[in-house]
Amino acid sequence: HFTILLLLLAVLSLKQLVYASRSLVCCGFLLNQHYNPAFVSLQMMKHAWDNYKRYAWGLNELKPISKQGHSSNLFGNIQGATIVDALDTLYIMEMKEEFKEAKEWVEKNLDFNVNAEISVFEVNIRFVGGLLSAYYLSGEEVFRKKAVELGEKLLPAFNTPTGIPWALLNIKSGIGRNWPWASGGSSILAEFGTLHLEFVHLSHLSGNPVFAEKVMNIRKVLSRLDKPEGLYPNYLNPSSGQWGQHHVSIGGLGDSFYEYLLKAWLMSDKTDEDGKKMYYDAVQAIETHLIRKSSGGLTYIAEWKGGLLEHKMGHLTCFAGGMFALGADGAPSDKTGHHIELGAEIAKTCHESYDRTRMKLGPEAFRFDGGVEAIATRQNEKYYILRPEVIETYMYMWRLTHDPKYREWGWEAVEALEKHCRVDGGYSGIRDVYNNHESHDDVQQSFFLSETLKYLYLLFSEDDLLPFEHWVFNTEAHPLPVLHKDDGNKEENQK
Ligand code: DMJ
Repeated sequence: HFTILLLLLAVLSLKQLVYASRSLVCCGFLLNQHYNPAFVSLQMMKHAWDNYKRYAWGLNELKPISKQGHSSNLFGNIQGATIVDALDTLYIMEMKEEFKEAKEWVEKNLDFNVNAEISVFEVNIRFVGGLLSAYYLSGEEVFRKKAVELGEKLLPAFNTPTGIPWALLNIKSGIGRNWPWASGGSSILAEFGTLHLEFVHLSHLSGNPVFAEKVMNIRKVLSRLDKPEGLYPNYLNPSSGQWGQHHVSIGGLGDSFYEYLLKAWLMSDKTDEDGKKMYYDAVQAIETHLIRKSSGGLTYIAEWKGGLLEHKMGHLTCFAGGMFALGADGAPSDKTGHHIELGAEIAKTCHESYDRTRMKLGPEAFRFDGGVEAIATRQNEKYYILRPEVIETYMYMWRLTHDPKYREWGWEAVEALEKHCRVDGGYSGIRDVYNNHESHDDVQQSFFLSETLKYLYLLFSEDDLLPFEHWVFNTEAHPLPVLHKDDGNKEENQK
């Protein structure tokens, strides 16, 4: 009996120890133990996921204040955006139980046979990208099958005179159209230019070349067109094949097109020479025409409207710091250091945009005119919706330079998120980051789980977790493997 008692005591103290180590993680934060990836998984991801599960399970997103589901018309009535977007984050953070329940939901409930008009771009980056990553990480066939099934549903979007896809598609009828607000019926550069990585993988996994052919055709159409000053306008008419309004932006409407040129080259094991050339030529034009330095010494990327500059930078544009640094290696040899430096300068500017607010979270857009630098001046640009781009850039800059300031800046963001965005029912965006008091927008965006928390976790983890030589991240932070030359995958990349 004595031995049994001793054994019982040992088991109990082991449990205590596990419990204590968990609370240490929790209190490590309070005790100022910085840069702890376990804090991001056990405290932040768990809180976001548990609340989604409790109040919005199976719906697209969570409303963390009203504690109910949130539907966005971007996904039509396809359901479960948060589950699919979070799959790989759960896997990477080793949240095994949660991953298992997410997988079971996908098996039983994820249904694409719905009469729904969806955004081709959003469904591709979140659903196709999320399923592909979940497949590559876990090897579970259900994710591959669902990704290919969904990819097939998206194909009618390319039925336009030029093959430039529609922005919106009814996945039952196959009828597409463009956003009514987009210049003269145009498709959007950042939307049709952000299908490449996923579609190359769909061909790779299905053995059906049609997916890769569709995105290689987009490339061809783009390379044949004249570009004003070497720049790519955000609007392109899918019927006439002509540019719409000459508005150029490395933020909203343009951003991930540039990202995918670089990443297509990296994902092809550096065999996709066209992607490479288009990327470095575009960066050259961006440097000449859009990148400026403020009188206070902050480098920023302005927007270009028919030759005139608007001295404004969006939160979305901040991803470009990481992109420039990631691309530094492939730049002409005398430019490598310059591209890293450019990445570092953008990271600094975006950090300033956070630091100059009361909540230490960045606004949706900030300006460099009218006597301000890196500050939002318009009320409708002062919100923060849990976006990842600044943290994404810190993660790339950390991996590529190991300058400790990037982890410090990342931790500042963790503290600000905990203080201002964490609520009882999850995490919420903020309406005005310059205010003393939080006014919450009541949305926990699915990209908070797929991107913001994943990039934080990677920022505080070792570099051998998803190393850059083997993985590229799609624009929703879903890791896709590099298709190595010797794996016999070259055809898809070069079609
Ligand atoms: C995400 O869906 C993706 O990062 C996309 O490229 C831009 N917008 C959001 C996050 O801000």
